[in-house]
Amino acid sequence: MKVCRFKQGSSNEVRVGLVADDATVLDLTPAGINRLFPLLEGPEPVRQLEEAARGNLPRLALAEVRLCAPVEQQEVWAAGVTYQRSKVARIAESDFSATAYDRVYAADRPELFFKSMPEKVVANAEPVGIRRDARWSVPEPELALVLNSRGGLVGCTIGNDMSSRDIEGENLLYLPQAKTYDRSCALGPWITLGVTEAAVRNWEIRLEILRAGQPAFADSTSVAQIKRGFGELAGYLFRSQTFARGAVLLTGTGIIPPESFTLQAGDVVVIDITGIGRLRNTVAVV
Ligand code: DO4
Ligand code: MG
Repeated sequence: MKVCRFKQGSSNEVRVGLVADDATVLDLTPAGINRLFPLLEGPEPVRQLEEAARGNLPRLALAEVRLCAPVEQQEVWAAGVTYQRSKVARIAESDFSATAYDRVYAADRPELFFKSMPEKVVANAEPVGIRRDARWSVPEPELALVLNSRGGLVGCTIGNDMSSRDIEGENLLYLPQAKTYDRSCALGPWITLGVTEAAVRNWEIRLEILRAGQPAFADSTSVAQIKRGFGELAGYLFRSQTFARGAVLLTGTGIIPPESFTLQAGDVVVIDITGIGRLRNTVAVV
């Protein structure tokens, strides 16, 4: 089941909807569902939505609503170096930081870093940013886990962990600047609820970058390639830290464009994940 946040017409009111067939949104307002939080915290979100959908809900064309990022008040965190491919790329980009990546890939404790405040997250169809002081910018297409306040997996969405690889590669201590800046995190288009890790591990992640409408880079990977379990990642995130509003956790990238590639303003980043859908954003310099 896919649940989204959206705005309609010229209204600024954010509503919650059920994405019926990737073309229709059922407005959940008449069923009393106007925030994601109580739904995600509840014991059976899928059952609650199934019951709501049996009512007579207003049907809207997906093409006619404006999707908002599927995050309300949750902090967004990210895991790093969870794929072999990511480890190899980071070692290649850095000089004295190289062994850190090797070690964290093998260590019990994963790399986890703060990525974004919820209000700074970019939605589908909104611009993602590349820093004006970076020379080497890439998207990182990642499965994002939607976790409730108990650290339980409620659903999944698509994440883009936009990154400045030259800044990160220069010195590991610059990681927060390489990772967190205006428009550096996109989430969407919605959340797929009621998933199990076993099923999600069969999903494919696909990235395509378009430049002037033409394919400039494309690659894919599988969620199965993530080295760590979802419970392991969530468990470390929730160790000695409370997330009363839940959290979103990006699970790392397994797709790395070649070293010669850097994003430019106007490029379009298209990320597809099986079982969720497509997140599409144009690149802007920030
Ligand atoms: O340590 C650098 C960042 C790693 C990352 O974001 C990833 O592997 O996805
Ligand atoms: Mg990443």
